[in-house]
Amino acid sequence: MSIQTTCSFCATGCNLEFEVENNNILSCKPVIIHPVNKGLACIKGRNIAYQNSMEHRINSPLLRDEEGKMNPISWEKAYEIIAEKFIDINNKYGRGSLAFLSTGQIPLEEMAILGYIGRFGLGMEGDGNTRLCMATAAVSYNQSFGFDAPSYSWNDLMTTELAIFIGANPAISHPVPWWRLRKENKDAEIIVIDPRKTETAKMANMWIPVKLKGDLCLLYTLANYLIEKNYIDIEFVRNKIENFDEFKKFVSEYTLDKLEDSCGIKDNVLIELAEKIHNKKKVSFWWTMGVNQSYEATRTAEAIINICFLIKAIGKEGCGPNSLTGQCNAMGSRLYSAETCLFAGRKFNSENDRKIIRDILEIQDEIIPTRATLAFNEIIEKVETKDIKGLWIIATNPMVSYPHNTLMENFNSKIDFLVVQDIYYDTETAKEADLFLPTATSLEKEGTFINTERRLGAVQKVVEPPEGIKSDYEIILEIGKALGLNDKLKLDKWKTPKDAFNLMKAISEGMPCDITGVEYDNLKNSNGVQWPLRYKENLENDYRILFEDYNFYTENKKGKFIFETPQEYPELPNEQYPFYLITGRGGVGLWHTLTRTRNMPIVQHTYPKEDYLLISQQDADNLKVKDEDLVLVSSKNGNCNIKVKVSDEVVAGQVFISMHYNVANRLTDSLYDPYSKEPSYKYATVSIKKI
Ligand SMILES: Nc1nc2c(c(=O)[nH]1)N[C@H]1C(S)=C(S)[C@@H](COP(=O)(O)OP(=O)(O)OC[C@H]3O[C@@H](n4cnc5c(=O)[nH]c(N)nc54)[C@H](O)[C@@H]3O)O[C@H]1N2
Ligand SMILES: Nc1nc2c(c(=O)[nH]1)N[C@H]1C(S)=C(S)[C@@H](COP(=O)(O)OP(=O)(O)OC[C@H]3O[C@@H](n4cnc5c(=O)[nH]c(N)nc54)[C@H](O)[C@@H]3O)O[C@H]1N2
Ligand code: SF4
Ligand SMILES: [Mo]
Repeated sequence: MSIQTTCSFCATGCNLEFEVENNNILSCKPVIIHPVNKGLACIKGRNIAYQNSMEHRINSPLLRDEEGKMNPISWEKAYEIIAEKFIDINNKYGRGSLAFLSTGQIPLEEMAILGYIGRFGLGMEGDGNTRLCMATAAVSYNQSFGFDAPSYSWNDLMTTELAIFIGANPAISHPVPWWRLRKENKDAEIIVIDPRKTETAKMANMWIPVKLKGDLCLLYTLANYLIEKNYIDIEFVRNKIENFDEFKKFVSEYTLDKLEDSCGIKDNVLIELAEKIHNKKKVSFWWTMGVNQSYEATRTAEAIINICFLIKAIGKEGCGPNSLTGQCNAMGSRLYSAETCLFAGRKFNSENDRKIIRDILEIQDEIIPTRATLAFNEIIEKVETKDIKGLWIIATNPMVSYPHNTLMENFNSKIDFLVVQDIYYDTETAKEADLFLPTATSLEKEGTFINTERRLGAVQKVVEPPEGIKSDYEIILEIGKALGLNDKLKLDKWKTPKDAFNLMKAISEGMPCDITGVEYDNLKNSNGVQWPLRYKENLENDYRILFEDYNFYTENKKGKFIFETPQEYPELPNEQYPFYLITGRGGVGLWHTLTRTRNMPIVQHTYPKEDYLLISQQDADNLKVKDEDLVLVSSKNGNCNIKVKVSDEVVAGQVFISMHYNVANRLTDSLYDPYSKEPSYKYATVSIKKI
């Protein structure tokens, strides 16, 4: 039997085809005709079946006893204990004493039921690791377009004439689209703006080594230059975008003579960039974590959108201010998790939106949340101050991935009751749990993911989960029932993932992300559907973009220039901490905190067992260190021992540590963008000493 599903690693959304016999996977191949991956898959996708290996898994829930030991218990017992503890904490300490932390890596139906039971049913705070990743893009699209709407399709990368990557390293992070770009669009010119000479930068036509966090000044200067040279579409800007005169006046201060100081770039480089932009018809910008993870991230993302407004690089093939999403279903979590908005992007304070939700879900208004959740860091901080007493962590490993994670040492002792729900019982976070719930992998359950270009794709059950292991959907639903929420939440309407999908679909009617034309069962073995697809609307094209009519989702249908004076650097390298630390992805086969890629033999054979500090030859000479020497790296937040690797990827004064090996976040800072509350993972100052 052959069965197709969507890859559950990155948000590219590749489709994979499995040959299965007697519940055994015989082979996994990329789908040849799929519009996303066209027969390609990276080593994570190809080896995804190793996730199912039982090596780090267990067949029953585990409960911590008085001595601290974890013992197997039945599912019935687990549900009972969770219900008892959650109700007890809620009764004793009131609303706000319970929270969940979830993810961009489970199907949207599971996110929806979690948000429903957690936020609607129990009044929990509940945020996702999407906050650590995509919150900036979501806020910037909301502010500039009026809705969280990435407007592009992968076809835009394959047809663009000029692809400008800002703070993105797709050769590592989005390998399939990167390979497709190089194969299918050989004439495209590629520019990379990144302080690091990344794998992507090395293959590009032009690398612009911007000073760390210098992007905002660079983009304002670029805007000013384009306006001064009259390289903009003034008619479009005047008719369709708000705030142009104010924006023009604001950026007029950003002149070429100040450029080198503010962003480390010579004026001729910016002129070359501007001329290239002016000389191409199809110009596209692609940004990822180098933009999103900063203390002034939202304004930087908006500065990219502003450039696209100026030159009308939007609503046309091969164009766009295109944020690349990280996790397979980050887009699902942005719209359907009831964390930062109500379902389908509906507003907490809109009576009309609340009525629609009330009517479709048949619930009382008072249980619908009235505001966005506290952010990820605010939840962790409330655990520190003991205001949050019960925490439910699903499909994320913050002990490794949260910034400044030395704060989280002995996490278990800071919280009354910690539930961790993961595939593997031995993640750094699962090891802290009072109660552990073992879950099915994406190949053992069903639902839908929404990829980076708004494409809904089916997640199909390729094999049955091992006995004793359940899907997140089933677990969350059973917890809801054990909590006695059946009547209040009308859980009979939520029996299966398909039910949850149909409820979300009904709620989406009339919204920008309307999916009333999508049939859950028709998504299976299909090319997927990019939202919106309205009731009875025919899907005429595999690739669809937004804003072809230049009507944005704001009230007056206009886009908006948004800008603000750049902030001072939070801290500059100094005598104590003389180097900048950058963190990020370290290899195509390495996924985040490595729990999901460690079982893949090819990954074990190809990647180092421990992390390295990448350092320039010049700095290595000054410190008198060479490859494989052990150094102590310290920041004001923590320290680590790590081996040195001299690399031409980093320039003098900067060092790089990957995010994967539980090292980087001992050093990173508790520093957040004020609008998106996304952590500034890519900015810290450190010292390095030879041991
Ligand atoms: N193999 C692999 N692929 C992945 C993942 C993985 O773990 N492994 N994770 C997925 C997820 S969730 C995400 S979010 C994406 C992330 O994908 P990317 O954002 O492409 O990955 P990063 O390496 O985190 O960051 C990108 C670049 O930002 C640069 N950067 C840092 N500071 C600045 C700055 O101030 N300005 C500019 N212009 N650039 C800067 C860094 O040098 C880095 O090269 O990858 C997804 N794909
Ligand atoms: N220093 C630094 N830190 C970073 C970043 C950085 O660039 N630099 N990037 C940040 C970004 S962009 C991200 S997205 C985060 C990622 O950070 P995390 O989400 O903490 O990383 P993962 O290793 O993907 O953890 C996901 C967990 O979910 C489990 N899991 C997978 N599928 C399922 C499922 O279906 N059900 C359940 N219940 N569990 C499942 C996996 O086993 C794994 O333990 O890290 C952030 N941290
Ligand atoms: S590029 Fe992303 S979606 Fe495609 S196979 Fe690799 S990890 Fe999976
Ligand atoms: Mo991410």
